[in-house]
Amino acid sequence: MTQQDSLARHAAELAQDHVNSGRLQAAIAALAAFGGRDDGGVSRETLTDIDLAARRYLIEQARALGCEVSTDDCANLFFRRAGKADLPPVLTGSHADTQPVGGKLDGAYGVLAGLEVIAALNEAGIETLRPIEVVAWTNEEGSRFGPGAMGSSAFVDPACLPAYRASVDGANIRFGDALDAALAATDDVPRRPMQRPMSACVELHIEQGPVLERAAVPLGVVTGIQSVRWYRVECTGVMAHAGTTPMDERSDAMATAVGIAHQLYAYAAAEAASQLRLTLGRWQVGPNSVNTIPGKVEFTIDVRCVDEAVLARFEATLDAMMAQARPRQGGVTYQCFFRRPPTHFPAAMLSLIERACARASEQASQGKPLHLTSGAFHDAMYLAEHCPTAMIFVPSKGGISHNAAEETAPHELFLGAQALAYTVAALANQ
Ligand code: HGY
Ligand code: MN
Ligand code: MN
Repeated sequence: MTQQDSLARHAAELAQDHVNSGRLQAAIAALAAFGGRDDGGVSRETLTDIDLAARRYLIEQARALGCEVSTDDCANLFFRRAGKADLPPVLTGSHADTQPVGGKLDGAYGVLAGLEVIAALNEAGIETLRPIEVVAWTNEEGSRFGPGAMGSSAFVDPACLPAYRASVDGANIRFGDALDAALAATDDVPRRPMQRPMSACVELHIEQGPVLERAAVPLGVVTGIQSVRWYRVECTGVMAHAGTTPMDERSDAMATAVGIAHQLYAYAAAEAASQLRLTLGRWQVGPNSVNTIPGKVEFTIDVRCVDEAVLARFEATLDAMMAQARPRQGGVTYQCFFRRPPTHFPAAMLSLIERACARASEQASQGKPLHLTSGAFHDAMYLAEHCPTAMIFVPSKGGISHNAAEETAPHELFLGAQALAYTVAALANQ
């Protein structure tokens, strides 16, 4: 090992050992207050006033740590700690937006642990060769405005942004208008170009599934992310009176939609061995009246699998299902509005993360880190196209997420932040 390597390793270990669990817990609780719910969850959908207030809070926290704050055309926020040399930075962070009924940790943990790494480096008096940037990506969830991971995908490929601006939410607000309002609210923050070179990216996140908890292991080395596709299905019929219209004379959009839904669930059951996962999460019914036969029903399909060939087969079957589902009057249309192939993280990043996790686990007399694929998608799936990227997971209690009950034990959150500190410090001295 060269002298530089041993200095880098020493800095990584020092950074890891300066992570402070109490400080991290306080930061998680403070951010969770923005959109905090009585049931303990958080409602902070992207670019709502609550999200803008949370962003302002993060800007203030980052400035208090001595960071330079910048943003870009998709309102991503970057908190930069200078390095000795003005080289492409090491990027960490995640997203601060939540599901309509989300938890305190999904996304927020990765952003706050990134700021905790900066606090630990400051406390240890460590100067790194490269700058370090903590990012809060815009609209990772994709629940208010589809698709998901808008901020990170636009950063990597700005050509995505114009189409994103046209996306509308349930109240017919355009993403572009919400984005312009968010940018106006941070007009004190300098804007930088997207697609900036990054030397590496590490995202720390809760697993949101049951694997680590069932293995009784506190840290996960994420090897990749499964593929995902989102579709919007629209069934139209004829609105009519619920009491006067005989059953055999109806063109009921809900009957068409429910028929398709039954076929989809039967397909997923038949595909159980391939671990295909199907969710029909959002339904919109028009006119949504108890005594009018629905004239229009729109629903979404979220389908995922580690094997993209399974999703290709699903899509071919979906096409046939739609063609055959045509009601007597009205019709059925569908479109895919989000698709990602599987992501695989590079071996060199995995071995560094393995070392970081192993040291943190060993110091806490915990089990060796586990390698696993992510069932959830993350911003890292786009950054992986931009620079060497990988992820670290901590367990989710009961495997629950996208739910107010989302929870991870403080000592596991602490170990995750320790592993992140080691990884980021090591990369920033390469
Ligand atoms: O849907 C996802 O996988 C991510 O949690 N937004
Ligand atoms: Mn997330
Ligand atoms: Mn999520």
